[in-house]
Amino acid sequence: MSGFFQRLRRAANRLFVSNSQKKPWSQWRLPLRLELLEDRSLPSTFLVSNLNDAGAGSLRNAIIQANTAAGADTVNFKAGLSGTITLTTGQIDITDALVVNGPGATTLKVSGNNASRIFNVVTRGGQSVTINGLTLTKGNGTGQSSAEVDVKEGGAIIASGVNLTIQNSVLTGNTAGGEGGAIYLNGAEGSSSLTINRCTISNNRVTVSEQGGGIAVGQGGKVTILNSTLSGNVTGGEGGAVGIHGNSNVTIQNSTISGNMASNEGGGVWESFSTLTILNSTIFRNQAIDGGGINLEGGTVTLQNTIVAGNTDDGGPNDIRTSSGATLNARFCLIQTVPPGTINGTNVGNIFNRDPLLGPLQNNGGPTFTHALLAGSPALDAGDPKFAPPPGFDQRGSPFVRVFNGRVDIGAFEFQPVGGAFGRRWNR
Ligand SMILES: [Ca+2]
Ligand SMILES: [Ca+2]
Repeated sequence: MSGFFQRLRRAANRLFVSNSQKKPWSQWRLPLRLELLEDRSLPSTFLVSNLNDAGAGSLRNAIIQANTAAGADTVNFKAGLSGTITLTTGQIDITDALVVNGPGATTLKVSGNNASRIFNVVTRGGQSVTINGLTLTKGNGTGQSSAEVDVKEGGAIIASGVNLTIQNSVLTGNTAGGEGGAIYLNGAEGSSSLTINRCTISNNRVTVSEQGGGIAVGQGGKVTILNSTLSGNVTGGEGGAVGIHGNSNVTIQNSTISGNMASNEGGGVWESFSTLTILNSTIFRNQAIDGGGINLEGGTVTLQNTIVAGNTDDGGPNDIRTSSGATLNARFCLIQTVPPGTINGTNVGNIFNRDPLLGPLQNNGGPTFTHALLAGSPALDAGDPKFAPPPGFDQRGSPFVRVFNGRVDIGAFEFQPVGGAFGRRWNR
């Protein structure tokens, strides 16, 4: 007991000294708390202060220091730093729990210079890594070494044995000579997961007959895609935007998959013997040889409040194709063209053979491009009448409410006044 009071008294003394030195509260509060947690390593913050490839103040150097320091750390960027960091000495390895706190995707780009991948994220035991507020571009997975997986996979990022979150970021113009034009998740590492939130994944490319022009999910991967747009991604194999290998669990919500292309199956999404759930999303104008929008091979796929329309394969319009034994459930979806018998599970409240009347992929507010519902769209107020938030907002985020006019719309976009449901009040 007395030991406890002595420690308390020492802590109080430090508090008093700090106050007498007129330090603001924010400067000493955190160190004091950490001193009381004596056995734990202290999180550190490393600062990126220039756009150099390497050396003091570089992104590479900050991450090397964070890898070396025990425990979770944060990499921040000096206020006002903007432009492009061009990697000239290869990919950057992230090997420990980390938050890379970028200043915003329009402010700071990291370029692989069309020569190397950008991040090789390989931790042990499923540590958490977050990449926030960056553009990753011109990554090239071809020929880059990785200790964990095929060297050609993941144009911008390979993730293995990690719980990786990418948010408020843009991954565009990356190339892989294996799976995953932008990102490859090595699901075989049991603890691997990937969360994508408020991101644009566009114009990435797999140059060979492999899976996932944008994102490839390895066997057993767990992936959540929220409030994001995947557009213009291309693969020479399967899954123009997303390719999903067996025993994976993938959820796509409030997201848009538009204008992607696969040389084989699944212009938007290719799924194999997994659990795939697509909620409140829009899958539009993708192209493939077979299965223009989604191609299913086994597993259980559930679509809810989702538009799948305008997709084509070499037989003409074709939004969904099943090539072997998948169970497909659809509730309150608008599916323009689907072969009879394809929906072999739940089939409730769906609209078939109708044009959803979507506007072009463009800035309709929020951080990502969306397809607006045009006047007269059959998707207006046609989602599940029992749907209630969460999520509270459509793909664009606040202030664009998810339910306007009393019933949710089908797709990623909820029709409402410009500026959100309360726009007129805010625009006065
Ligand atoms: Ca660390
Ligand atoms: Ca509505």
